[in-house]
Amino acid sequence: MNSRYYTRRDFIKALGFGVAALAVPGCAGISGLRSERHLQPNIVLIMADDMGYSDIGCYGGEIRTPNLDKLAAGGLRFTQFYNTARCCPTRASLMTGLYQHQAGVGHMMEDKGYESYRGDLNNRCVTIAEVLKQAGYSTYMSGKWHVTRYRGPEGPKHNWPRQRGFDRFFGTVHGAGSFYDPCSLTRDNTQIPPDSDDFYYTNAISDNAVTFIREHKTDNPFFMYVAYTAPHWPMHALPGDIARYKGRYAGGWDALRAERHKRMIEMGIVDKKWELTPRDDAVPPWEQAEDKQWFQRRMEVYAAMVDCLDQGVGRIVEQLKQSGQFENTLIFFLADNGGCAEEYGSRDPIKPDPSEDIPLKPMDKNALQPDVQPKVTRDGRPVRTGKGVMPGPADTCIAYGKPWANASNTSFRLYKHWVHEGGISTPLIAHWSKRITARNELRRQPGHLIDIMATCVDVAGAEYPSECRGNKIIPLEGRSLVPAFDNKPIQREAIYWEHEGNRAVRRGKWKLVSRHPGRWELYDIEADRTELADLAQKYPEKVEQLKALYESWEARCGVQPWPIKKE
Ligand SMILES: [Ca+2]
Repeated sequence: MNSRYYTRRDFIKALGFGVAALAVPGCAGISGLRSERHLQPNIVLIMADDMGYSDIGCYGGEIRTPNLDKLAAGGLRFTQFYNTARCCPTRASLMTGLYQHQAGVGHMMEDKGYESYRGDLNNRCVTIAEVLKQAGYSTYMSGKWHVTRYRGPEGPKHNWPRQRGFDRFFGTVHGAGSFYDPCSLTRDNTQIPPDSDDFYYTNAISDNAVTFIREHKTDNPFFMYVAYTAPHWPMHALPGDIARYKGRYAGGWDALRAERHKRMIEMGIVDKKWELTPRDDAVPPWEQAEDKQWFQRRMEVYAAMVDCLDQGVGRIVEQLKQSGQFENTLIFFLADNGGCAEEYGSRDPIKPDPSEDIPLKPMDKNALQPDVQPKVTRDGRPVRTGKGVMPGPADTCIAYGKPWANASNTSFRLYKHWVHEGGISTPLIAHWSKRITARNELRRQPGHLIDIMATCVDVAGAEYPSECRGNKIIPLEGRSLVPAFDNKPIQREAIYWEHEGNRAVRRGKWKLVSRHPGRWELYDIEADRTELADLAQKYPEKVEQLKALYESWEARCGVQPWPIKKE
C-alpha cells in the first residue's frame, strides 16, 4: 500500500467505526479527520539524548552515522532548530506542542509547588499520540519517557505512555540508567527486568521499534516515538562499537573542535563569518591534559554510543522499506539538549576501591533494577565510578565530561542546562520522499520542539482539541514546519526559553539571552551565532523590547524566578 488518500467515509469504513468512535474516550468536540481528502503519512520521531550539535556526520561530526547521513541526503537538515536544553522539559514540550511550563514540567520531576512545576504532565495538555489517535493513527513508543514523577513499578500510572495515547510501549519511565540494566524498564504498564544476558538498551529500543513496524498490519497510518537514551551518561557501549573509535581522539579536544568547525563551514551548517568559540575556561589545552588515555576512552565510548544509535536508525529504515512504508513516512531526527558537561562519577577517587575484595552477589533473575546507578551488575560485580574508571562495560558508571561536551557543541557556547546556542541547538533531519521533494538541502528557518506537534497535526489532517476529558486544553504554541519543507518562511512572533533561570527570547535574527544569575546579553544571530559579540550596550532599546516580550511570555506560561521557592 503506497498511497493513503482517505476520505472520511473510507476511513471510517476501514475501521468499521462510526464517527463518534474516532475520538479518544472523553475528548469532546473532536470529529476525527479535518480534511475530506488527505495524505496521511506514518510519522517516526527519533530523538537522541544529550547529544551535541556537531556529533553526527551530516552536521560536521567525525562519528560514523551513515544511516542518519542517508536520511539527510534524501531530505532536509534544519540548521536552526531548538530544544529546551534539558531532558524532561524537552520531552514535555515535544510531546505536547506547548512550552514545558504550560505542560506542568517547568523543571524536572519534583513537585515544586506550582501548577507549572508539578513534574508531571497536566490535564490541560494533550500528547501527539492522543491527537493522532483521533485521526486514526496507531501509536507506538520505544524508549525514554521522563514526563512523570511516578517512576516506581506501582506508578501511579496515569501519565505513563499507555495512559497518554500510546497503544504499545517499551522503554523506561525514568530519565537515566545503566544501558545494561536500566531502572524503570517497562513493557506497556508492567515493569520488567532485562530479557536477555546480552541486553543493551540502545539495541533493545531499536529492536522494539522494528517489531512495532513489522507487526503493524492494519491499513491505518502509525505514529512512532523512538526516544533513545544514547549518548546520555553513563558511558556504556559494546566492545565492537568502541573498537571502531580506538585512537580516533588521540589528537585531543582542541584539534577536534577545529576540525569539526572547518567541516561545518564547508557543509554550510555554520557560516564562515561566525568565529569558533574559544575553549571553555575550565578546560585545559589538550597538551596539558593529564591521563590522556582515560580522556580518549571516554570520547571513544561516547562515539560508539552514537554509532550504535545510528545502526538502530538503519534497522528502522530497513523495516519501513520491507513493510512498503518508507516512501510515505515522515521521519524526524533530533536531540533533546546539547552536549552534557556534567562530570558525573568522574571527579572522586574510584569507588568501590578496586583493591577491595568484594564477593559476587548476582541479582535474582526477576529482580527489577531500582537504581539509576546500579550497585552491582546483574551477575554481581560491583559497579565502579570515579576518576580513572575506563568506561564502556556494565561495571562502570561515568560521564564523558566537560572537555568533550565542549567539542560536541562545536561551534557554540555552553551546554545542556544553558540556553546559549550550545545548550539548545539540535540537528533536525526531516525525510519524507513522498512529500518533501528537496534532496540534501539545508533549511535555515528557526524552529522549536513546539513545532513538531503542529507539523504532525498538519500532515495528518488531525485536529488539535480545545477540550479533552472535560478539561480545557491550552492552545497550540508551535507552527507547522510544512512551509519550510518547500523553503517558505515560518511566521511566528518569537521563540522563548527558560531553564533553571537561564532565559532567552529570539525574534528574527535577534536573541536576548541570560545565564543565571547574570545580566541580559544581546546577539545578532545572523552575524554572530556563536554569541561572541554582546550588543546589549550598543542597542539598549532592542534589549528593552525583547525583555518586555520575554516577561509577558514568562507571565503567560507560569515561569517562576529561579531558584523556585515554594509558596
Ligand atoms: Ca537529555
